[in-house]
Amino acid sequence: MTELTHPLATVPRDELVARAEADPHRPRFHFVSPAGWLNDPNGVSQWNGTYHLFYQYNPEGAFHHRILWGHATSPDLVNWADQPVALEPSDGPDADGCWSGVLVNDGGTPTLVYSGRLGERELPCVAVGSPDLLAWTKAPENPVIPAPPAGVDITAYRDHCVWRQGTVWRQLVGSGIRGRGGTAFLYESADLRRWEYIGPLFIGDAASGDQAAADWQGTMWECVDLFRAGGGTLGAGALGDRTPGTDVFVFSAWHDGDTRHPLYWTGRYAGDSYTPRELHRLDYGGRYFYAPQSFADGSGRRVMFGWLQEGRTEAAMVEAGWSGVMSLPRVATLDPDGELSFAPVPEVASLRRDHVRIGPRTVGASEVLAGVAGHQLDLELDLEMEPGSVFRLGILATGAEETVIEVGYDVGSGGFPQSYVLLDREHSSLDRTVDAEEKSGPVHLPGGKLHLRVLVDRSALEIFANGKPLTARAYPTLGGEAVRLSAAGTVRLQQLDAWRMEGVFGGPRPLFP
Ligand code: DQQ
Repeated sequence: MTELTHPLATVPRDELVARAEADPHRPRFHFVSPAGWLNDPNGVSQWNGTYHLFYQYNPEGAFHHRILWGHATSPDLVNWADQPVALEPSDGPDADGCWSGVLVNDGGTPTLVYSGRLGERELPCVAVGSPDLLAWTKAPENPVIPAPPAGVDITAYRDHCVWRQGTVWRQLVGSGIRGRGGTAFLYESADLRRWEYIGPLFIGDAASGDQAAADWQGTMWECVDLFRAGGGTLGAGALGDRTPGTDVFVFSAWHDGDTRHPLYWTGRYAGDSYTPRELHRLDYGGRYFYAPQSFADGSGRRVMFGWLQEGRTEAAMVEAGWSGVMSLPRVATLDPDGELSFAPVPEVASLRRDHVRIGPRTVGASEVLAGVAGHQLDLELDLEMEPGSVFRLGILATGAEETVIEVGYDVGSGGFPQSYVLLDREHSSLDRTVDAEEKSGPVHLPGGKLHLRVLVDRSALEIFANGKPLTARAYPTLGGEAVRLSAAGTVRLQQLDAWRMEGVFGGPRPLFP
Protein backbone atom coordinates (compact mmCIF):
# COMPACT_ATOMS: atom_id res chain seq x y z
CA MET A 1 0.00 0.00 0.00
CA THR A 2 1.27 3.50 -0.77
CA GLU A 3 2.46 5.36 2.31
CA LEU A 4 0.48 8.54 2.80
CA THR A 5 2.82 10.40 5.08
CA HIS A 6 6.54 9.90 5.02
CA PRO A 7 8.49 9.98 8.32
CA LEU A 8 10.57 12.88 6.97
CA ALA A 9 7.44 14.95 6.23
CA THR A 10 7.90 16.86 9.50
CA VAL A 11 7.45 20.37 8.11
CA PRO A 12 3.78 21.18 7.43
CA ARG A 13 3.19 21.55 3.72
CA ASP A 14 1.90 25.10 4.04
CA GLU A 15 5.16 26.14 5.72
CA LEU A 16 7.54 24.70 3.14
CA VAL A 17 7.53 27.66 0.75
CA ALA A 18 8.07 30.25 3.49
CA ARG A 19 10.93 28.21 4.99
CA ALA A 20 12.58 27.78 1.61
CA GLU A 21 12.27 31.47 0.75
CA ALA A 22 13.77 32.50 4.10
CA ASP A 23 16.89 30.36 3.67
CA PRO A 24 19.97 32.50 2.89
CA HIS A 25 21.56 29.50 1.14
CA ARG A 26 18.82 29.26 -1.46
CA PRO A 27 20.06 30.31 -4.91
CA ARG A 28 18.31 33.20 -6.64
CA PHE A 29 19.30 32.92 -10.31
CA HIS A 30 19.47 29.15 -10.61
CA PHE A 31 16.26 27.22 -11.12
CA VAL A 32 14.99 25.68 -7.87
CA SER A 33 11.64 24.03 -7.15
CA PRO A 34 9.01 26.20 -5.39
CA ALA A 35 9.99 24.25 -2.22
CA GLY A 36 10.38 20.59 -1.28
CA TRP A 37 12.72 18.27 -3.12
CA LEU A 38 14.20 18.59 -6.64
CA ASN A 39 16.59 16.18 -8.34
CA ASP A 40 17.27 15.24 -11.98
CA PRO A 41 16.50 17.42 -15.00
CA ASN A 42 14.03 15.61 -17.27
CA GLY A 43 12.56 16.20 -20.72
CA VAL A 44 14.88 19.12 -21.42
CA SER A 45 13.89 20.51 -24.80
CA GLN A 46 12.85 23.42 -26.95
CA TRP A 47 9.37 23.18 -28.46
CA ASN A 48 8.04 25.84 -30.86
CA GLY A 49 10.70 28.19 -29.54
CA THR A 50 9.89 27.72 -25.84
CA TYR A 51 12.35 25.94 -23.57
CA HIS A 52 10.97 23.22 -21.30
CA LEU A 53 12.55 21.98 -18.12
CA PHE A 54 10.88 19.13 -16.25
CA TYR A 55 12.38 17.88 -13.03
CA GLN A 56 12.10 15.22 -10.36
CA TYR A 57 9.98 16.84 -7.67
CA ASN A 58 8.61 15.99 -4.24
CA PRO A 59 6.38 18.83 -2.99
CA GLU A 60 5.72 16.94 0.24
CA GLY A 61 9.08 17.95 1.67
CA ALA A 62 12.83 18.10 1.11
CA PHE A 63 13.39 14.36 0.73
CA HIS A 64 13.28 11.89 -2.16
CA HIS A 65 9.95 10.10 -2.14
CA ARG A 66 6.96 9.47 -4.45
CA ILE A 67 8.49 11.60 -7.18
CA LEU A 68 6.42 13.79 -9.54
CA TRP A 69 7.51 15.64 -12.66
CA GLY A 70 7.65 19.38 -11.98
CA HIS A 71 7.60 21.60 -15.06
CA ALA A 72 8.83 25.08 -15.97
CA THR A 73 9.09 26.95 -19.26
CA SER A 74 11.35 29.73 -20.45
CA PRO A 75 11.75 31.97 -23.49
CA ASP A 76 15.51 32.32 -22.90
CA LEU A 77 16.85 29.56 -20.58
CA VAL A 78 17.21 32.20 -17.84
CA ASN A 79 13.74 33.32 -16.72
CA TRP A 80 11.40 30.48 -15.77
CA ALA A 81 7.62 30.26 -15.40
CA ASP A 82 6.23 27.45 -13.27
CA GLN A 83 3.73 25.19 -15.02
CA PRO A 84 1.36 22.58 -13.60
CA VAL A 85 2.91 19.32 -12.44
CA ALA A 86 3.29 17.22 -15.60
CA LEU A 87 3.23 13.68 -14.21
CA GLU A 88 2.28 12.19 -10.91
CA PRO A 89 2.04 8.63 -9.69
CA SER A 90 -1.27 6.86 -10.29
CA ASP A 91 -2.51 3.29 -9.95
CA GLY A 92 -0.39 1.12 -12.23
CA PRO A 93 3.28 0.83 -13.08
CA ASP A 94 4.21 4.29 -11.75
CA ALA A 95 2.23 4.12 -8.48
CA ASP A 96 5.38 4.79 -6.44
CA GLY A 97 6.99 7.47 -8.57
CA CYS A 98 7.52 8.97 -12.00
CA TRP A 99 11.29 8.71 -12.31
CA SER A 100 13.60 10.20 -14.88
CA GLY A 101 12.98 10.41 -18.58
CA VAL A 102 13.01 12.42 -21.78
CA LEU A 103 10.74 14.29 -24.16
CA VAL A 104 10.57 13.44 -27.87
CA ASN A 105 8.61 14.82 -30.79
CA ASP A 106 6.49 11.97 -32.19
CA GLY A 107 5.44 13.44 -35.51
CA GLY A 108 4.23 16.63 -33.82
CA THR A 109 2.95 14.99 -30.62
CA PRO A 110 4.99 15.77 -27.51
CA THR A 111 5.74 12.44 -25.85
CA LEU A 112 7.48 11.60 -22.58
CA VAL A 113 9.36 8.37 -22.01
CA TYR A 114 10.05 7.89 -18.30
CA SER A 115 10.65 5.28 -15.64
CA GLY A 116 7.53 4.28 -13.74
CA ARG A 117 8.36 3.02 -10.27
CA LEU A 118 6.28 0.35 -8.54
CA GLY A 119 7.67 -1.19 -5.38
CA GLU A 120 11.42 -1.42 -5.85
CA ARG A 121 11.28 -1.71 -9.60
CA GLU A 122 11.27 0.77 -12.48
CA LEU A 123 9.92 0.12 -15.99
CA PRO A 124 9.64 2.27 -19.14
CA CYS A 125 6.38 4.23 -19.48
CA VAL A 126 5.04 6.75 -22.00
CA ALA A 127 2.81 9.84 -21.68
CA VAL A 128 1.41 12.01 -24.46
CA GLY A 129 1.13 15.79 -24.17
CA SER A 130 -1.38 18.41 -25.25
CA PRO A 131 -0.07 20.76 -27.98
CA ASP A 132 1.01 23.28 -25.30
CA LEU A 133 2.77 20.52 -23.32
CA LEU A 134 0.76 21.36 -20.21
CA ALA A 135 -1.54 18.33 -19.92
CA TRP A 136 -0.22 14.77 -20.08
CA THR A 137 -2.03 11.48 -20.61
CA LYS A 138 -0.38 8.20 -19.76
CA ALA A 139 -0.35 5.57 -22.49
CA PRO A 140 -2.69 2.61 -21.87
CA GLU A 141 0.16 0.32 -22.97
CA ASN A 142 2.28 1.22 -19.89
CA PRO A 143 4.73 -0.21 -19.04
CA VAL A 144 5.80 -0.20 -22.67
CA ILE A 145 8.61 -2.64 -21.89
CA PRO A 146 7.22 -5.24 -19.47
CA ALA A 147 10.52 -6.38 -17.90
CA PRO A 148 14.29 -5.98 -18.14
CA PRO A 149 16.07 -8.36 -20.56
CA ALA A 150 15.52 -11.94 -19.45
CA GLY A 151 18.41 -14.01 -18.17
CA VAL A 152 20.63 -11.06 -17.27
CA ASP A 153 21.50 -10.44 -13.62
CA ILE A 154 21.08 -6.67 -13.42
CA THR A 155 21.95 -4.17 -10.68
CA ALA A 156 19.10 -1.77 -11.63
CA TYR A 157 17.19 -0.71 -14.73
CA ARG A 158 15.93 2.82 -15.39
CA ASP A 159 16.32 6.17 -17.23
CA HIS A 160 16.06 6.71 -20.94
CA CYS A 161 17.70 8.18 -23.98
CA VAL A 162 15.40 8.12 -27.03
CA TRP A 163 16.12 9.33 -30.55
CA ARG A 164 14.77 9.06 -34.06
CA GLN A 165 17.02 7.15 -36.43
CA GLY A 166 15.75 7.04 -40.02
CA THR A 167 12.24 5.59 -39.84
CA VAL A 168 12.48 4.07 -36.35
CA TRP A 169 12.92 5.06 -32.73
CA ARG A 170 15.84 3.86 -30.72
CA GLN A 171 16.02 3.80 -26.93
CA LEU A 172 18.68 3.20 -24.31
CA VAL A 173 17.78 2.17 -20.77
CA GLY A 174 20.49 2.58 -18.12
CA SER A 175 21.50 -0.53 -16.22
CA GLY A 176 24.38 -2.65 -14.95
CA ILE A 177 25.26 -6.33 -15.17
CA ARG A 178 26.21 -7.84 -11.83
CA GLY A 179 29.85 -8.88 -11.72
CA ARG A 180 30.70 -6.95 -14.88
CA GLY A 181 29.79 -3.28 -15.00
CA GLY A 182 27.41 -0.53 -16.04
CA THR A 183 25.58 -0.76 -19.32
CA ALA A 184 22.77 0.62 -21.45
CA PHE A 185 20.31 -1.73 -23.11
CA LEU A 186 19.40 -0.84 -26.69
CA TYR A 187 15.84 -1.15 -28.04
CA GLU A 188 14.05 -0.28 -31.26
CA SER A 189 10.44 0.67 -31.99
CA ALA A 190 8.24 1.92 -34.80
CA ASP A 191 5.73 3.65 -32.50
CA LEU A 192 7.31 4.25 -29.05
CA ARG A 193 4.88 1.64 -27.65
CA ARG A 194 6.18 -1.74 -28.82
CA TRP A 195 9.89 -2.18 -28.29
CA GLU A 196 12.19 -4.85 -29.60
CA TYR A 197 15.24 -5.63 -27.48
CA ILE A 198 18.51 -5.49 -29.43
CA GLY A 199 21.18 -5.99 -26.75
CA PRO A 200 23.60 -4.09 -24.54
CA LEU A 201 25.04 -1.09 -26.41
CA PHE A 202 28.33 -1.85 -24.64
CA ILE A 203 29.32 -2.94 -21.15
CA GLY A 204 31.62 -1.12 -18.73
CA ASP A 205 34.13 -2.68 -16.40
CA ALA A 206 33.39 -2.08 -12.72
CA ALA A 207 36.58 -3.94 -11.79
CA SER A 208 38.77 -1.42 -13.57
CA GLY A 209 40.24 1.30 -11.36
CA ASP A 210 39.88 2.09 -7.71
CA GLN A 211 36.31 2.24 -6.37
CA ALA A 212 37.19 5.46 -4.55
CA ALA A 213 38.52 7.13 -7.72
CA ALA A 214 36.78 10.19 -9.18
CA ASP A 215 36.43 8.30 -12.48
CA TRP A 216 35.31 4.90 -11.20
CA GLN A 217 32.61 3.60 -13.55
CA GLY A 218 30.27 2.28 -10.85
CA THR A 219 28.09 -0.83 -11.08
CA MET A 220 25.09 0.86 -12.69
CA TRP A 221 24.76 3.72 -15.19
CA GLU A 222 22.00 6.20 -14.42
CA CYS A 223 20.64 8.83 -16.79
CA VAL A 224 22.41 7.66 -19.95
CA ASP A 225 22.63 10.29 -22.69
CA LEU A 226 24.07 9.66 -26.17
CA PHE A 227 24.68 12.43 -28.71
CA ARG A 228 26.89 13.35 -31.63
CA ALA A 229 29.21 16.26 -30.87
CA GLY A 230 31.14 18.27 -33.41
CA GLY A 231 28.97 17.71 -36.49
CA GLY A 232 27.08 14.93 -38.22
CA THR A 233 24.04 13.00 -37.02
CA LEU A 234 23.86 10.27 -34.43
CA GLY A 235 23.76 6.91 -36.14
CA ALA A 236 24.87 8.20 -39.55
CA GLY A 237 27.80 6.36 -41.09
CA ALA A 238 29.44 3.06 -40.29
CA LEU A 239 32.19 2.31 -37.80
CA GLY A 240 35.56 3.58 -38.99
CA ASP A 241 34.11 5.85 -41.65
CA ARG A 242 35.00 9.51 -41.99
CA THR A 243 31.71 11.02 -40.82
CA PRO A 244 32.70 14.00 -38.70
CA GLY A 245 32.15 14.28 -35.00
CA THR A 246 32.41 12.18 -31.90
CA ASP A 247 29.65 10.23 -30.25
CA VAL A 248 29.52 11.16 -26.60
CA PHE A 249 27.97 8.73 -24.14
CA VAL A 250 27.21 10.41 -20.80
CA PHE A 251 26.22 8.48 -17.68
CA SER A 252 26.04 8.93 -13.94
CA ALA A 253 28.05 6.28 -12.13
CA TRP A 254 25.99 4.70 -9.36
CA HIS A 255 26.79 1.97 -6.89
CA ASP A 256 24.53 0.36 -4.35
CA GLY A 257 22.34 3.42 -3.74
CA ASP A 258 25.26 5.82 -3.91
CA THR A 259 25.17 8.58 -6.55
CA ARG A 260 28.90 8.88 -7.41
CA HIS A 261 29.60 11.21 -10.36
CA PRO A 262 28.88 11.92 -14.02
CA LEU A 263 31.34 10.55 -16.60
CA TYR A 264 31.42 10.36 -20.37
CA TRP A 265 32.94 8.19 -23.01
CA THR A 266 34.04 9.50 -26.34
CA GLY A 267 33.75 6.96 -29.13
CA ARG A 268 31.61 5.94 -32.07
CA TYR A 269 28.09 4.56 -32.21
CA ALA A 270 27.43 2.51 -35.34
CA GLY A 271 25.01 -0.29 -36.10
CA ASP A 272 23.87 -1.74 -32.80
CA SER A 273 26.88 -0.93 -30.67
CA TYR A 274 29.13 1.75 -29.31
CA THR A 275 32.91 1.54 -29.46
CA PRO A 276 34.29 3.58 -26.56
CA ARG A 277 37.60 5.34 -26.98
CA GLU A 278 38.28 7.30 -23.80
CA LEU A 279 36.57 7.80 -20.46
CA HIS A 280 36.46 11.32 -18.98
CA ARG A 281 35.11 13.07 -15.93
CA LEU A 282 32.22 15.34 -16.90
CA ASP A 283 32.45 17.76 -13.96
CA TYR A 284 35.15 17.90 -11.31
CA GLY A 285 32.53 18.51 -8.63
CA GLY A 286 31.42 14.85 -9.01
CA ARG A 287 28.09 14.28 -7.28
CA TYR A 288 27.42 18.05 -7.29
CA PHE A 289 26.62 17.87 -11.01
CA TYR A 290 24.71 14.63 -11.16
CA ALA A 291 22.24 13.04 -13.58
CA PRO A 292 22.88 15.49 -16.43
CA GLN A 293 20.61 15.53 -19.45
CA SER A 294 21.18 17.41 -22.72
CA PHE A 295 19.35 18.41 -25.89
CA ALA A 296 20.05 20.18 -29.17
CA ASP A 297 18.16 23.46 -29.22
CA GLY A 298 16.76 25.23 -32.28
CA SER A 299 20.11 26.84 -33.03
CA GLY A 300 21.87 23.46 -32.90
CA ARG A 301 23.63 24.05 -29.57
CA ARG A 302 24.08 21.07 -27.26
CA VAL A 303 22.63 22.39 -23.99
CA MET A 304 23.07 20.43 -20.75
CA PHE A 305 21.50 20.70 -17.30
CA GLY A 306 22.61 18.83 -14.19
CA TRP A 307 21.39 18.41 -10.63
CA LEU A 308 23.42 20.15 -7.92
CA GLN A 309 22.95 17.91 -4.91
CA GLU A 310 23.13 19.36 -1.44
CA GLY A 311 26.20 19.15 0.80
CA ARG A 312 24.29 19.37 4.05
CA THR A 313 22.67 16.70 6.20
CA GLU A 314 19.30 15.16 5.49
CA ALA A 315 17.95 16.78 8.67
CA ALA A 316 19.22 20.23 7.60
CA MET A 317 17.55 19.86 4.20
CA VAL A 318 14.23 18.83 5.71
CA GLU A 319 14.36 21.78 8.14
CA ALA A 320 15.21 24.19 5.30
CA GLY A 321 12.06 23.11 3.45
CA TRP A 322 13.81 22.69 0.12
CA SER A 323 16.61 20.67 -1.49
CA GLY A 324 18.33 20.53 -4.86
CA VAL A 325 19.38 23.10 -7.46
CA MET A 326 19.30 22.88 -11.24
CA SER A 327 22.57 23.93 -12.86
CA LEU A 328 22.60 26.86 -15.19
CA PRO A 329 22.19 25.49 -18.70
CA ARG A 330 25.64 24.96 -20.17
CA VAL A 331 26.71 24.57 -23.79
CA ALA A 332 28.91 21.56 -24.56
CA THR A 333 31.39 21.71 -27.44
CA LEU A 334 34.30 19.51 -28.47
CA ASP A 335 37.71 21.01 -27.75
CA PRO A 336 40.77 20.43 -29.98
CA ASP A 337 41.83 17.49 -27.74
CA GLY A 338 38.51 15.76 -28.46
CA GLU A 339 37.17 16.36 -24.95
CA LEU A 340 34.05 18.26 -23.96
CA SER A 341 34.36 21.91 -23.08
CA PHE A 342 31.58 23.77 -21.25
CA ALA A 343 30.35 27.32 -20.77
CA PRO A 344 27.09 28.67 -19.36
CA VAL A 345 24.68 29.70 -22.15
CA PRO A 346 25.45 33.31 -23.14
CA GLU A 347 21.86 34.28 -22.23
CA VAL A 348 22.90 34.17 -18.54
CA ALA A 349 24.66 37.50 -19.15
CA SER A 350 21.23 39.20 -19.25
CA LEU A 351 21.17 39.00 -15.43
CA ARG A 352 24.40 40.96 -15.02
CA ARG A 353 24.26 44.30 -13.17
CA ASP A 354 26.76 46.87 -11.81
CA HIS A 355 29.77 46.00 -13.95
CA VAL A 356 33.25 46.46 -12.44
CA ARG A 357 36.47 45.96 -14.44
CA ILE A 358 39.92 45.52 -12.93
CA GLY A 359 43.34 45.03 -14.57
CA PRO A 360 45.75 44.63 -16.13
CA ARG A 361 48.03 44.18 -13.16
CA THR A 362 50.15 41.66 -11.29
CA VAL A 363 48.39 39.65 -8.58
CA GLY A 364 50.00 40.25 -5.22
CA ALA A 365 50.30 38.08 -2.12
CA SER A 366 46.73 38.84 -1.02
CA GLU A 367 44.22 41.56 -1.78
CA VAL A 368 40.53 41.98 -0.98
CA LEU A 369 38.89 43.55 -4.04
CA ALA A 370 37.30 46.92 -3.50
CA GLY A 371 33.92 47.33 -5.22
CA VAL A 372 33.42 43.61 -5.92
CA ALA A 373 31.44 41.72 -3.28
CA GLY A 374 28.24 39.74 -2.96
CA HIS A 375 26.40 36.45 -2.68
CA GLN A 376 25.22 36.53 -6.31
CA LEU A 377 28.13 37.16 -8.62
CA ASP A 378 29.40 36.45 -12.10
CA LEU A 379 33.19 36.77 -12.31
CA GLU A 380 35.25 36.45 -15.48
CA LEU A 381 39.03 36.53 -15.27
CA ASP A 382 41.78 36.33 -17.87
CA LEU A 383 45.14 35.47 -16.38
CA GLU A 384 48.65 34.74 -17.55
CA MET A 385 50.55 32.44 -15.26
CA GLU A 386 54.25 31.62 -15.13
CA PRO A 387 55.18 27.94 -14.77
CA GLY A 388 55.12 26.94 -11.10
CA SER A 389 52.65 29.65 -10.10
CA VAL A 390 49.41 29.25 -8.18
CA PHE A 391 46.45 31.64 -8.35
CA ARG A 392 43.73 31.79 -5.70
CA LEU A 393 40.33 33.42 -5.80
CA GLY A 394 38.52 33.65 -2.47
CA ILE A 395 34.74 34.14 -2.45
CA LEU A 396 31.99 34.40 0.18
CA ALA A 397 34.76 35.55 2.49
CA THR A 398 34.75 37.21 5.87
CA GLY A 399 36.79 36.66 9.03
CA ALA A 400 36.99 32.94 9.61
CA GLU A 401 35.19 31.81 6.45
CA GLU A 402 36.33 31.74 2.85
CA THR A 403 35.76 29.43 -0.12
CA VAL A 404 38.84 29.24 -2.33
CA ILE A 405 39.19 28.42 -6.01
CA GLU A 406 42.79 27.60 -6.86
CA VAL A 407 44.51 27.10 -10.19
CA GLY A 408 48.07 25.81 -10.46
CA TYR A 409 50.10 25.98 -13.64
CA ASP A 410 52.86 23.48 -14.28
CA VAL A 411 53.27 22.79 -10.61
CA GLY A 412 55.71 19.86 -10.52
CA SER A 413 54.30 16.93 -8.60
CA GLY A 414 56.07 13.59 -8.45
CA GLY A 415 58.43 14.90 -11.13
CA PHE A 416 55.60 15.65 -13.56
CA PRO A 417 54.37 19.11 -14.43
CA GLN A 418 50.75 19.46 -13.48
CA SER A 419 48.08 22.07 -14.02
CA TYR A 420 44.82 21.89 -12.13
CA VAL A 421 41.74 23.64 -10.81
CA LEU A 422 40.80 22.98 -7.21
CA LEU A 423 38.01 23.99 -4.84
CA ASP A 424 39.10 24.31 -1.23
CA ARG A 425 36.10 24.33 1.12
CA GLU A 426 38.02 23.64 4.32
CA HIS A 427 37.21 27.14 5.60
CA SER A 428 33.97 27.63 3.65
CA SER A 429 31.80 27.20 6.71
CA LEU A 430 32.08 27.11 10.47
CA ASP A 431 29.25 24.59 10.33
CA ARG A 432 31.18 21.32 10.64
CA THR A 433 28.18 19.23 9.52
CA VAL A 434 28.40 20.40 5.89
CA ASP A 435 30.56 18.68 3.30
CA ALA A 436 34.02 20.25 3.02
CA GLU A 437 35.71 17.73 0.75
CA GLU A 438 38.24 19.16 -1.68
CA LYS A 439 37.37 18.87 -5.38
CA SER A 440 39.90 19.11 -8.20
CA GLY A 441 40.85 18.04 -11.69
CA PRO A 442 43.38 18.66 -14.46
CA VAL A 443 43.18 21.69 -16.75
CA HIS A 444 45.16 22.63 -19.87
CA LEU A 445 46.71 26.09 -19.68
CA PRO A 446 48.41 26.57 -23.05
CA GLY A 447 51.18 29.14 -22.63
CA GLY A 448 49.97 29.72 -19.05
CA LYS A 449 46.75 31.38 -20.22
CA LEU A 450 43.67 30.87 -18.08
CA HIS A 451 40.10 31.97 -18.61
CA LEU A 452 38.28 31.52 -15.34
CA ARG A 453 34.53 31.98 -14.95
CA VAL A 454 32.98 31.74 -11.53
CA LEU A 455 29.24 31.95 -10.85
CA VAL A 456 28.31 32.34 -7.21
CA ASP A 457 24.63 32.00 -6.36
CA ARG A 458 24.59 31.77 -2.56
CA SER A 459 25.21 28.04 -1.87
CA ALA A 460 25.52 27.13 -5.58
CA LEU A 461 28.93 27.47 -7.21
CA GLU A 462 29.75 26.86 -10.86
CA ILE A 463 33.37 27.21 -11.93
CA PHE A 464 34.75 26.91 -15.46
CA ALA A 465 38.54 26.84 -15.88
CA ASN A 466 39.41 26.90 -19.59
CA GLY A 467 36.12 25.08 -20.21
CA LYS A 468 36.53 22.42 -17.50
CA PRO A 469 33.61 22.65 -15.07
CA LEU A 470 33.75 22.21 -11.31
CA THR A 471 30.35 22.52 -9.65
CA ALA A 472 29.75 22.38 -5.91
CA ARG A 473 27.99 23.85 -2.90
CA ALA A 474 29.12 25.95 0.07
CA TYR A 475 27.18 26.99 3.18
CA PRO A 476 28.96 29.83 4.97
CA THR A 477 27.42 30.90 8.29
CA LEU A 478 28.78 34.44 8.61
CA GLY A 479 27.28 35.97 5.48
CA GLY A 480 30.68 36.86 3.99
CA GLU A 481 30.61 38.64 0.64
CA ALA A 482 34.22 39.58 -0.01
CA VAL A 483 36.28 38.52 -3.03
CA ARG A 484 40.00 38.08 -2.53
CA LEU A 485 42.84 37.47 -5.00
CA SER A 486 46.22 36.02 -4.15
CA ALA A 487 49.10 34.38 -5.95
CA ALA A 488 52.26 32.43 -5.30
CA GLY A 489 54.73 32.94 -8.13
CA THR A 490 54.08 35.28 -11.04
CA VAL A 491 50.46 35.67 -12.07
CA ARG A 492 49.32 38.53 -14.27
CA LEU A 493 45.67 39.51 -14.22
CA GLN A 494 44.90 40.76 -17.71
CA GLN A 495 41.31 41.54 -16.89
CA LEU A 496 38.69 40.82 -14.28
CA ASP A 497 35.04 41.59 -14.99
CA ALA A 498 32.56 41.31 -12.17
CA TRP A 499 28.80 41.67 -12.00
CA ARG A 500 26.12 41.34 -9.38
CA MET A 501 23.51 38.87 -10.63
CA GLU A 502 19.79 39.58 -10.54
CA GLY A 503 17.41 36.92 -9.20
CA VAL A 504 14.94 35.26 -11.57
CA PHE A 505 11.97 34.63 -9.26
CA GLY A 506 9.81 37.46 -7.96
CA GLY A 507 8.93 35.86 -4.61
CA PRO A 508 7.21 32.83 -3.14
CA ARG A 509 5.84 30.35 -5.68
CA PRO A 510 2.98 27.90 -5.14
CA LEU A 511 3.98 24.25 -4.56
CA PHE A 512 1.39 23.23 -7.15
CA PRO A 513 1.36 25.91 -9.87
N1 DQQ B 1 17.12 9.75 -9.99
C1 DQQ B 1 15.91 9.27 -10.56
C2 DQQ B 1 16.25 8.04 -11.26
C3 DQQ B 1 17.68 8.24 -11.60
C4 DQQ B 1 18.22 8.94 -10.39
C5 DQQ B 1 14.85 9.08 -9.51
C6 DQQ B 1 19.43 9.75 -10.63
O1 DQQ B 1 15.44 7.81 -12.39
O2 DQQ B 1 18.29 7.05 -11.87
O3 DQQ B 1 14.48 10.33 -8.94
O4 DQQ B 1 19.59 10.78 -9.71
